[in-house]
Amino acid sequence: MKKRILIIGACGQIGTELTAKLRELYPAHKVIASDIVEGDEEMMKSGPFELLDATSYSEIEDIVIRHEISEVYLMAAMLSATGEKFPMKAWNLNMNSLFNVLNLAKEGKIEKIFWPSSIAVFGPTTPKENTPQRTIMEPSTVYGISKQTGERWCEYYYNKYGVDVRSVRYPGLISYKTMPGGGTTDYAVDIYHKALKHKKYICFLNAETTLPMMFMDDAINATINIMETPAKKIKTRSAYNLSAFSFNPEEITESIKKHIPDFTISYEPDFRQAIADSWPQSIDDSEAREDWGWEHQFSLEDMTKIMLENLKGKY
Ligand code: AKB
Repeated sequence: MKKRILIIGACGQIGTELTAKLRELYPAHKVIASDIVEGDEEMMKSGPFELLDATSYSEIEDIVIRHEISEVYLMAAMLSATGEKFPMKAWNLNMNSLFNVLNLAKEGKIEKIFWPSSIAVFGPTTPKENTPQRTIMEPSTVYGISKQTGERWCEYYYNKYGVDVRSVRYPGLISYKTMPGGGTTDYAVDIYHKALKHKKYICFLNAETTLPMMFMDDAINATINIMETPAKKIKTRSAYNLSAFSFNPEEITESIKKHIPDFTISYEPDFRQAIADSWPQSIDDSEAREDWGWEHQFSLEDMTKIMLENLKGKY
């Protein structure tokens, strides 16, 4: 079967950049973007687009067959903060979409799946520093429970049915191209916009909340690299820890102040503080580095420079 790719959730924070990168790397007409709503102009004109409800098995199956899809990147999900407001909706979307693609692969209709997990699989009883690949996992959010459950099912489908599914546990992801939606790490994107627009930011997490983070370009590279790695090198079929750097709101503020000296931050923690407090502060990703050569390229300082340079024209 020749490589033809379907991205589900192509209009989201990761999906938008993943689609653009895949359409650069492969013939654009073989990279089919899909989402529940239409994409922006760039998405719609750079390659094929299909409207798709990820919870509908028959809708996905129809697109897979019509476009002779071999690989699916399932990026549709409800994130941690929104998931706490709509627990059953989050569970239904996150689990049903995963079962739909796992079952299509089990039936031999697709060859390979990428499905993202998250640092949200960890919980308050997990060791917080340099969190190992295998450790205590008692997530306390609906999103985290869905990702942990999803990891178990991915490994099960690999062991039981030979489904070639690959996954990483994304940290908070930061990009200037697309806004995140409904996550606990979203402040780390918003802060750059507000720094340029108002020179001040009110943060919904407190100053000391250290979380693992990553620049989007590194996350996209990791995603495509794990999919390109020969199957025998992928030893973990639940999800790999993945890490770049960690910071807290005070530290990102310091890094912004190097470019905007009069920028100020104040703190009004809300319900997202408890979610952030339940997550690790730093991640041990040595298995990803050993098994499939993962390497990050961007530091916090690199990222701040790129974010501010690219966003300044907007304000
Ligand atoms: C969130 O904050 O919910 C996400 C994540 C860490 O998976 N960005």
